[in-house]
Amino acid sequence: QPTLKERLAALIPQEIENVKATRAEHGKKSFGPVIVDHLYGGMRGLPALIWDGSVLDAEEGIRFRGRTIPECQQFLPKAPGGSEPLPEGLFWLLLTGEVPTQEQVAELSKDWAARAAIPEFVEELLDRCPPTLHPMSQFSLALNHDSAFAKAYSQGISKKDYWGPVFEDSMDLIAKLPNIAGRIYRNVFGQGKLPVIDPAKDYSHNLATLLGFGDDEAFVELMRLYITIHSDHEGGNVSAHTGKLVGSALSDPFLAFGAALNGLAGPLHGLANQEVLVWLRKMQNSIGENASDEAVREYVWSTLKSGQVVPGYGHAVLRKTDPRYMAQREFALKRLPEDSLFKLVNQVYTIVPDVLFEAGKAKNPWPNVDAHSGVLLTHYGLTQMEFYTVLFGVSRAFGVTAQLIWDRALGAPLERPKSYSTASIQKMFVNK
Ligand code: NMX
Ligand code: MLT
Repeated sequence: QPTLKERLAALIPQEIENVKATRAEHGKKSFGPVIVDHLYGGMRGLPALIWDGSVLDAEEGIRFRGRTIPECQQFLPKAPGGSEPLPEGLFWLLLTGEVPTQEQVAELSKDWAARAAIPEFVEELLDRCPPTLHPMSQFSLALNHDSAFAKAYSQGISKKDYWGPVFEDSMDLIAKLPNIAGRIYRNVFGQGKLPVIDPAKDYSHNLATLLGFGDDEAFVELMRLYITIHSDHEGGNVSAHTGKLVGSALSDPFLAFGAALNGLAGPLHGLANQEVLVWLRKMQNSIGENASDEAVREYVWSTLKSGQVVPGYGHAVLRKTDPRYMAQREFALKRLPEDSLFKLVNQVYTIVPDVLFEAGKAKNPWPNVDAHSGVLLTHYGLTQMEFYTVLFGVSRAFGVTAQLIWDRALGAPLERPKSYSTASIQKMFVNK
């Protein structure tokens, strides 16, 4: 059976031809007008990027290479005795559009485990970080690494071969993230010495072990689901787009992903998973546990009236409940239906959309992925909410690197859109 790299090597020439043909036939066709509001409005809805790995539909949610989350849960290989998809399979799917065999996935687990060690200087760097430095800042700092791509570039590698060392860097990067994340977790939250990776275990199992939860099969399954659903969300979200943009300057995958992580660390993006837990805890402190619907509603209104957003709700593209929220909700219903925080998350779900709708500003009053992830982690004992976005970051590496590999394989050019000044817009449309 071919390895992932062999499979990619076979697919890339076909895809180069496919893109050429698509551009020859449709290259000069228009998507419609660009209007001035696109420039001022965060480019919402502006067609601007190509990424085949995943596509987001406003009503239906994400599809990874055409497959919904329930389909991925059904078709992707699982660990023996497990019921959640292995993220190794998702990475294969993102890169090739194909569902790998159980053996191919096992080979990928082994390959990542073999690449997992981090350089000593990174260990020292992390050990010297004060625990007060946010885990996400430590995470992006630790990504400094010798890059096969940067080395090959300095030695004059031909453009058509870029994807090979970018693939190797991406594999190294993904493989090393559990050790980096585990070290940060243990340093910051004083959880004892870091154990070593077991080459016989899958990626999520090893990550769980490094965090101290490897003996809890339910937590390991949660990690498999968590990484799968957080991996990618088409090309336009802040982290995926940042990775693509920085990669387009031929910055190596470690630099490009570091930049992506810095975007993920913002409260309107990945940090929202931390913000949700902070907000829920503040609510409990303010109105008590087992509060009435009326008290919760009042609290939501007080958040809005103080000019803050309700974290975990709304989305730039989605207009329905995020299927990633639903996948986590189903996991909770199956495994922790009596958890008191889960009950609060459910109660909030019945109240916030109505309030946001009544407030009349948010285009999407429904919950996104971040509204549900913290309660699951908390249930299993990972209660340090400042760490939650690091786990989102480990997962997002799968999508960002898959995109970097394909961008270099297809010869994607430097990204350089045009910016305008308000004065130039006023001049352009005078008397029109
Ligand atoms: N609570 C309060 N106000 C909101 C919310 C919310 N959850 N969502 C949107 N709005 C407001 C938004 O701030 C804006 O107000 P203003 O006109 O005063 O600037 C208005 O509604 C229109 O915004 P939208 O067009 O609906 O949303 P946009 O595409 O600009 O932003 C988010 C999308 C996700 C940034 C926004 O919904 C939000 O801030 N949500 C809370 C933070 C969050 O959960 N982020 C995580 C998203 C998922 N992820 O992982 O990245
Ligand atoms: C994501 O997963 O990247 C978020 O849902 C944000 C987005 O898609 O814009």
